[in-house]
Amino acid sequence: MSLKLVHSGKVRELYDAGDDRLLMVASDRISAFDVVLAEPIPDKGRVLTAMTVYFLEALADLAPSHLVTADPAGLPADAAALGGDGGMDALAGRALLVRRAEMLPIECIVRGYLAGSGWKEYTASRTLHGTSLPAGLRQADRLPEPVFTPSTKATEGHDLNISFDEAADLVGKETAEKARDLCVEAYRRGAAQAERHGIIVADTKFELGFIDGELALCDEVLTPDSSRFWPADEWQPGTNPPSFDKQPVRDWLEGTGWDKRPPPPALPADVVRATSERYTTAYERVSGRSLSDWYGAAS
Ligand code: Q0Z
Repeated sequence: MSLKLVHSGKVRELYDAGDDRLLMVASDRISAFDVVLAEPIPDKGRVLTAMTVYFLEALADLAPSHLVTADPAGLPADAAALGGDGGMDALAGRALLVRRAEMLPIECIVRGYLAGSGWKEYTASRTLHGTSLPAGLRQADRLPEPVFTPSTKATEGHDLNISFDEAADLVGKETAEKARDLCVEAYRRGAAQAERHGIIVADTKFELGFIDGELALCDEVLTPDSSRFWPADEWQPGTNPPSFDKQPVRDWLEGTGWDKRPPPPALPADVVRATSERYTTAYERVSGRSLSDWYGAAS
């Protein structure tokens, strides 16, 4: 029996693992300018999975999570088919067995810096998520305090900001308050940990759900795919800092003059290699762990 595909994202898949469990599989695919590139980035899926497990463990005293195991020995035997010819070895380290949660219908975004749509809003109205901010802030400036900026899961493409009250209408006031407090504290702790090791987490998106009646951290947590990671030593307010992980890809693609419509040009091997190294470095710096100690390392 093969596992049933429940959800397919741009760079990852979700399978029904039976028994109210799901298998989250992170691929090595990468997207840039909203397009998935043809060349896999070696170890990217393992990095995102290892980083999620690292943070779920580090935050375990703050909130329960959906994590069951990342150990290949604990995955359903049928999962091996998802590794193709490589079987379970090809899946090791990039698959997470999790408990099925009743997901909140909101994206719990926390912003610690003024970037992306937050910066856009500030330039238009000197507000962030509808709340006034001091005048004179620059792009990429650190915010006085991290801000919870929930959004709805749009059916396709870009999510829609909603006010805290609209979030409360969707999930209930008590849950919205709990979600906000949990996410802001998880961001504070994750960002502080990363910043001690030279990486700024400008903002991040959490997905929460109820498991056994408790609000739990689900999905990926504080990864470069769910967050903006910046190299602290290249952070310069007034500029748009480079992405810690994807910058080599973006720079190279920009240099080709590609019009950003599929198909994208093929990435050269040195760009693939540099990008893979950036992901590995991000994991090792943020966690203090070695990727070679994670499941699926070449032996
Ligand atoms: C996560 C997603 C992915 C595509 C649903 N524990 C959970 N319980 C119920 N639902 C989810 C989870 Cl994590 C859930 N997503 C996002 C993950 C591929 C989309 F691996 N959607």
